Amino acid sequence: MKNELKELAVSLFDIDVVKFGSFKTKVGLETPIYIDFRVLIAHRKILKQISRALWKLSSDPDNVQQICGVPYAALSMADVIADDTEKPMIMRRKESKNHGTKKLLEGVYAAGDKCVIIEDVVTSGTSILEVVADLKNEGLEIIEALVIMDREQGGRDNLEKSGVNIKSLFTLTEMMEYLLSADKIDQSTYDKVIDYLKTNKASVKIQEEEKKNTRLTTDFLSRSKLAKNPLAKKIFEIMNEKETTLCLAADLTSADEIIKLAEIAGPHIAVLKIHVNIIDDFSQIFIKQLKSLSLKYKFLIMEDSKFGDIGNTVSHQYSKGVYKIAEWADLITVHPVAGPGIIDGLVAGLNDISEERGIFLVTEMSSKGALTTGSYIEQSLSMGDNSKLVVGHVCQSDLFKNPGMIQLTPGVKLSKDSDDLGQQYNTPESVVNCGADLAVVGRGITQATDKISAIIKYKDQLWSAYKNRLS
Ligand code: S5P
Repeated sequence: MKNELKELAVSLFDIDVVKFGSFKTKVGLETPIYIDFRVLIAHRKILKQISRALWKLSSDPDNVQQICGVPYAALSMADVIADDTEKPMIMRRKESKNHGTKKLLEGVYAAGDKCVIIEDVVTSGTSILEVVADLKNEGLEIIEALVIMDREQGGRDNLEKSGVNIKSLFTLTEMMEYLLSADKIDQSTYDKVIDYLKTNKASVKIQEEEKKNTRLTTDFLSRSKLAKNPLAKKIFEIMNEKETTLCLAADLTSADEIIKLAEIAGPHIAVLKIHVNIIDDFSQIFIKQLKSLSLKYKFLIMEDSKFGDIGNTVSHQYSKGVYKIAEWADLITVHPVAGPGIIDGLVAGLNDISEERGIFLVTEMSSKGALTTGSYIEQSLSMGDNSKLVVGHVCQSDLFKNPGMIQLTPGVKLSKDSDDLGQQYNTPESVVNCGADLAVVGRGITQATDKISAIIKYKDQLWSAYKNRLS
């Protein structure tokens, strides 16, 4: 294999797949080596040799059911392999079509199919990880990623950390050694590339450290001291003391049933969330009962109104009307869609209220096709940074780093699932790993036959995932 690889390295050099000089990378950095496997489409013999050598790395060729090529360079290699082995090929688009089926994957496949990913170069590993996520979303099982060149810039580690096995034909260093021993390059070119690799590795390490979100590895008690909003501080303290991150969504339409549920859930939850406008028999007596349970069992009450109007209107919706939400809800949810004026309106609605209050901005929704993407998310995060009333964000992933703010994540069930109306669920462990501090569970509990067991199961799974996340 070594001789074969050396010959292949020389062929790649001869057809200008590997070039030396001074080049600029996509992000404007200087690099002494440039690798472009796209030229292989013009060199059929070498394309076949490379593809076949790559396939020899497969650890379980007979059990592979799908060959997935990553556009563009690796498509032609995946094609050769699929041809040789007569296995079907799938392709993951770079962008989903914005018309028709919006499918990201092209090909014929079924959930459970075992798949191998073919890629030309791995640098940080992000593009392979994106493909892995999309394949997994469709239920495919990934055996491994076969890659021609590992640039030794963190990709292998990142993939392995995410549970993706990777095999490469060459590392950049091996390629350099083959070319040096074949006299294709001189010692100074070799040294330049090896030096470049060393400095690059160091800067990749620094970038990775900077990317780490320490919010996720800091405990609630320490974070309580960093919270700007007194209620955020209180949530951290409650979670720490009661050892629970459970926010129960008591989405029931009878006041009595909510009270009954709060009575059994009280000792195990940090927050009880309601939608006041779905309760058939709302009354101030109900609020009194709920308040007294919240004091008895030490949980906070959240009204999930998702306010979303101009400041003047929300100030009235918050403090007036039948519900007078500002008077009893410790926490509310707010769509940032109207801009910062909505927060000013809510602050105005608190004029006559002396107790502490907090709001969660709905920065990213759990439902399929939600419009909360891109710059909407960015602007919502910045609205949160600029207001003391904001205790955190409702979102699905670790979008922010501020350890004094709280991530509230809905869409939680014991198994990954969805309902018929767009709701998407993830498991307790996966939402916590995606940054959830408080996790919202509704029907997972309200529709369980044995509610107290369900409450304790969610509480325990969430808490142990939080403990694991800390370490
Ligand atoms: O993006 C969101 C935001 C919220 S607050 N997705 C959600 O599901 N919610 C709320 O969380 C929703 O209104 C409901 O009260 C709860 C989820 O309930 P479940 O029964 O689907 O667990």
